[in-house]
Amino acid sequence: MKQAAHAAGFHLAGVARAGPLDPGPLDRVLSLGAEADMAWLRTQRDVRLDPRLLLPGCRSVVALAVAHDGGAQAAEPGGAAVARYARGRDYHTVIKKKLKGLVGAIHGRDPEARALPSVDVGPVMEKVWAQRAGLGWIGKNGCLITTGLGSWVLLAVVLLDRELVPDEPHPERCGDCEACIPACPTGAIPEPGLVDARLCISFQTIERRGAVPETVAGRMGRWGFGCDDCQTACPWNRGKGSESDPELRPVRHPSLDLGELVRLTPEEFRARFHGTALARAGHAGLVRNGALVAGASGEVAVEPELRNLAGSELPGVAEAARWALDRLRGGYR
Ligand code: B12
Ligand code: SF4
Ligand code: SF4
Repeated sequence: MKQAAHAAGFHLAGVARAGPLDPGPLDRVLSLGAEADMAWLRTQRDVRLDPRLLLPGCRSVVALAVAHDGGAQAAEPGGAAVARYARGRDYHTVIKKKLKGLVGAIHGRDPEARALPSVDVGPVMEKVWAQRAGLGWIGKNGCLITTGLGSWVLLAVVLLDRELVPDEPHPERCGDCEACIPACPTGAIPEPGLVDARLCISFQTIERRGAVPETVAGRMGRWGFGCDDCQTACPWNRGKGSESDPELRPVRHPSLDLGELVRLTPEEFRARFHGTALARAGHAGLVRNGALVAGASGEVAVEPELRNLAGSELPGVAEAARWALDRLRGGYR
């Protein structure tokens, strides 16, 4: 299985025995409301906690990881920073292709096997399975960290109705370190390992539809799509990030031009961002994020565009533009 996974293009692969997961940590997140608008985390609770509800007869979970580029910090004057994982082609497309190769190899060997591949959007706790299958551990920053590639990895799984020899779960290696917790600009890590999405810049700039709360907007600095601050602070990421999958290497400058963002039309959005992870934020989301970064980082050059956007009907954009003008001019008029 591991040879087949490497041949399909995965950097890391491991096996865990399928079974129910401890509901405690997920229920803690839900009891705090820390899932924010991601209602699916609540509605899919039961299936997320037991892969046998997703694939009846599931006996093994093959956990997989692909390294992505851990390149340079993207914050630049006049720009909006993009998280490292999103600078190349859309990883969902890239990883689905690899999963297809792996499932093909499984069926080549065992045509009757039932194998269910999943990446990101499926109701599977990918980090937990990766930890159980020995790939790495869930750090205090909430990310899956590997000793060889740091946390600059993206995850996927194949659920299988066959019993494979399981790997040992990976031990926790954060130790006494807590560097990621104060590194978070919005205080979104209230407890080790627990990320409160309501405060997380990554959630607000990618998943959130509509207005972004001022508490986050005022602290997002130059992040225009995602955020890497709690990973950049992690000592396990020092010197890591050069072993990217070729298709996940940056296809654009890591920083988006703010002037272009606040003027972005739906047609330009489709032409520039289709096929990239940035499409997830939608046209309105990217324009909104551009306005927020302008306000958060004092970009007076785009003030005329912000004045236009203050009357926009795109969800969350007028609020963002007014907030930004407020910040730039000490009061919106
Ligand atoms: C919802 C989601 C988010 C949400 C919530 C973040 C979160 N921490 O879960 C938001 C939008 C904020 C988000 C942000 C990001 N995400 Co995201 N996200 C997901 C998604 C779709 C589901 C994760 C989930 O179920 N979260 C809900 C909570 C309850 O689950 P959990 O954190 O997994 O909690 C379990 C464990 O962490 C464990 N646990 C909880 N606390 C503790 C504490 C200890 C000590 C231990 C041992 C265990 C433990 O128990 C919990 C329940 O069993 C997964 C894909 C997937 N299907 O798994 C990607 C995923 C986790 N995201 C990913 C990425 C890349 C990111 C970002 C780095 C993107 C970016 N640069 O902006 C940030 C990182 C933010 C952060 N610090 O975690 C990658 C993670 C890669 C990695 N190396 O870890 C994933 C796996 C996608 C993928 N297929 O590669 N994400
Ligand atoms: S992704 Fe950014 S905002 Fe979210 S927890 Fe990490 S540092 Fe905080
Ligand atoms: S910064 Fe330290 S505490 Fe945070 S995830 Fe990395 S090793 Fe763990």
